[in-house]
Amino acid sequence: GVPETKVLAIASHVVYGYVGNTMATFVMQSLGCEVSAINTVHFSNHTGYKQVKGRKTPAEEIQQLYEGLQQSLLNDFDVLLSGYIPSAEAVEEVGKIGRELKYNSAMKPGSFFWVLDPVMGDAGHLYVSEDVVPVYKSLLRHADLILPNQFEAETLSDVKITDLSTLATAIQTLHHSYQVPHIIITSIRLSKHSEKTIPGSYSTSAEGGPGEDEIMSVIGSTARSDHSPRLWRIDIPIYPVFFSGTGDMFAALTVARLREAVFEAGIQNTARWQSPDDVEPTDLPLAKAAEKVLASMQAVLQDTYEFYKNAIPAIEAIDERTGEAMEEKAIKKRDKLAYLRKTKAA
Ligand code: PLP
Ligand code: PXL
Repeated sequence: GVPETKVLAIASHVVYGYVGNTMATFVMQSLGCEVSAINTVHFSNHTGYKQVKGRKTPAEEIQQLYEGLQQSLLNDFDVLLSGYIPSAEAVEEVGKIGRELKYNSAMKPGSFFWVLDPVMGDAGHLYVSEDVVPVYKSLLRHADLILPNQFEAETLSDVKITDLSTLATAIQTLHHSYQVPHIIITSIRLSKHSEKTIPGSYSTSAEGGPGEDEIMSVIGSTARSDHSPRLWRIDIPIYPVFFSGTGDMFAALTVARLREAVFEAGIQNTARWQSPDDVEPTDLPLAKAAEKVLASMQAVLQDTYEFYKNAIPAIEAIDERTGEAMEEKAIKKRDKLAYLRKTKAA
């Protein structure tokens, strides 16, 4: 079996809802990991709401919390999962922790693994400070797996992704120039026609399932020894709803499932968990982990969607009366949803 996985999770904490560590801690604990959490912010809610109260954790405090663990020898982690970190100083501090764990504290050389989710933005805009970008670029070479969405992958690689060919260039740049061995682009929109270009790619949607507009792809790669990409792709249906925390859930599930997969493949003592060059893309532990991750995601999102769909008629009626601006609607809907859910429970 797989020994217990000790994870240091560095991400946000929100009082209400499930994003960042509020999501990731629960998910990893559910799958048997031992999780220690450093919270990069302590906010009332995620920043998609118009109002947020609370504070960012100063970089110095992040350093002190880690130092506390170190002093009591509580830092024997197998994995670091870093997520939402809103200031450049704090990203730098997390970088120091990552490097310290990787090069000085790892129990067995090569056994420590850093999953870096470069949470910076989505759909063409940043929601963290702009000076975070160069800091992330400087840290990439120490990360073992990165989990950018399409926009974050473009920002880090400086390659605009418009098709499979530019996508391969972006991934190649991250493997080669930034020496990241494992990459998953967690959400990308590509045309269905290009599906067959990646060997072994497949779709989870059945015949007569969602059309092209309702499909998105998760594309990953583990570099060969010459840094060339080994791409696999899984297509998944998009739900016509606005979810938050999906990227964080994806990252947390990936930590647990990838460790299972590398133990199954017998490569846990291989530096940075790199697979031999002759392993086919779809046989990579990264691809096998992603299949399980997406199965869990689909189950949770399907349940959430069913609930949402049933609640929508009541919500729409409320919106009609208040005449809310469109961009606030999605958020307000969720507030009302939470209210309805509580009312139903009571
Ligand atoms: N939305 C859905 C339905 C997903 O399954 C995933 C990841 O698998 C994501 C979003 C990824 O989220 P993000 O773009 O925040 O990384
Ligand atoms: O899911 C990313 C995320 C994490 N944590 C906080 C956020 C967001 C995205 O908005 O606001 C606090």
